[in-house]
Amino acid sequence: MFMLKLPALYPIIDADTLAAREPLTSVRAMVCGQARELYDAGCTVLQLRTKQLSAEEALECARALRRMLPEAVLIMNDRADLCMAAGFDGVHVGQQDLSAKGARMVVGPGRIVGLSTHTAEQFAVALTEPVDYIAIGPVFDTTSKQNPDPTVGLEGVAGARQALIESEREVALVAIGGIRHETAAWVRRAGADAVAAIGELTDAPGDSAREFFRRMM
Ligand code: 3NM
Repeated sequence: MFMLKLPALYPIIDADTLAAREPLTSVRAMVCGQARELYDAGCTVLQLRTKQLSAEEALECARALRRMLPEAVLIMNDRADLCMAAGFDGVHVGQQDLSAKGARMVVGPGRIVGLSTHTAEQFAVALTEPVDYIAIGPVFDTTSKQNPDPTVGLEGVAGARQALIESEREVALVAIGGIRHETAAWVRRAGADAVAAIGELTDAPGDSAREFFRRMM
């Protein structure tokens, strides 16, 4: 497996957040609009997250994104089958989804598999899985996820980095949950290769992404 090089910012385009804000606008149009702004601001790796859409609607959004951004690295949340159907570059699974091993079986060796973890124990297990990156979170309080786990704080990020070093695995570390412009640099200093965000990128996503990059330089 290759070592995944992630940009400092890993945006998650959350179709449910967008749909809740503007119920009368097409989700696909909002997903594509946000993705375009983020990509143009330098976000070359993007995740599509859709918890409420039907599989068919999610696939439609994903295919539209793929057509619009042929050069971007696109990651599908949860669904390895939709990753393949839409020609995405990888899949991100959580603790309740298809396992990382299962996801790897579906997407094969050449695509990206990412895994969410929420405790040091889950992180240690993830280090034994066939993954390209591991996410730890929520770092801070978040309103973008239903029933979030307890926050891990900057100590949780630092602990994950230490565990990663000791494992000698070549896996990227993503931190997620409540990360804002003001805190992004701290999170990176604690050991994250990339910060993932939903809420802070919802308004004026292009400007917000540029602000993240500026603060993490
Ligand atoms: N996963 P925001 S926290 C999707 O803990 C997600 O794994 C989390 O959104 C985890 O940047 C989270 O608005 C929500 O807090 C991230």
